[in-house]
Amino acid sequence: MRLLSILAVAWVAWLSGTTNCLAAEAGEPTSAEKLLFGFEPAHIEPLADQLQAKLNQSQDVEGRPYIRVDMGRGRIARQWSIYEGNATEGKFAAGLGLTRWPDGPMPGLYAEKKTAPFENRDVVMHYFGMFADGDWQRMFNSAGIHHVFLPADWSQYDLLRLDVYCRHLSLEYRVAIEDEDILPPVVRAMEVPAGKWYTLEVDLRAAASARGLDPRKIVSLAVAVTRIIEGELDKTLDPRSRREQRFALVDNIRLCRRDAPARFPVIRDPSGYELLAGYYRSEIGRAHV
Ligand SMILES: [Ca+2]
Repeated sequence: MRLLSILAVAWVAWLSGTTNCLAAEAGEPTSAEKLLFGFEPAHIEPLADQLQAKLNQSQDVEGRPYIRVDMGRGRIARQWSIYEGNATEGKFAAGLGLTRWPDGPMPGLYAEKKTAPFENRDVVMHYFGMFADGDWQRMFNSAGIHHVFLPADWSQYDLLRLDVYCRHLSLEYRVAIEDEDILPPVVRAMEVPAGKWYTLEVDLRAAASARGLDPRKIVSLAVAVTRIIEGELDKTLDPRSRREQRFALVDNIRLCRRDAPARFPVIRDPSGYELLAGYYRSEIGRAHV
């Protein structure tokens, strides 16, 4: 079933590429930075109809007020949790929960049920583990609606940056990017200490060179918390409520030129952008690289 879930997500991601019709025009002059998305309600509200979204005032399991942006339809219930007060752009940042990792340690959350082993499993999970649970509520994932609120053409910039924060837990985050036909997605895994804002960075030029990512045709961006490195979730909450916790924040998703200054410490995945063993790069349709 896990493999089926992965295939289903890959299928949805492919479908998202076929509907991309509102791409920003290429050739725009480049400032040092260009904001992609900052989770401000004032920016989301005008898009609510296109996103088929409803903005609701709510309270989370820890009693904190937040705005819940519900995009539940079909089999994918997408949800953004927008918190006011601790942000690096505007006034709001989005809360992230823990994305369930197949077979991974989830302290206090679930009994571990092993899925069937298969060849090259760890490499497959590097690229698809964050999607395997089919959970689009605890992560941020633009697949399928990317064209509504994000540009497709990122080619004028060198870097993708976004800011993340978690007060008590040191966390692993994964950032995944797809163009209209790349597979597996470009995935970077980054370990972030607790207690202050950090900036995650993805090198779009390196991804283009090593993977053939076409930065003119980006169709999805996903950001997920994929592991707790240090610290524990609040065990006074029942397991279901722990699952609902939004303990990390993400804000100020932006494109940058390489010389753009960074306000917070920058964290990168130190590994290369080349495909991991077991995958090979298709040259079909990538003559431009
Ligand atoms: Ca913001």
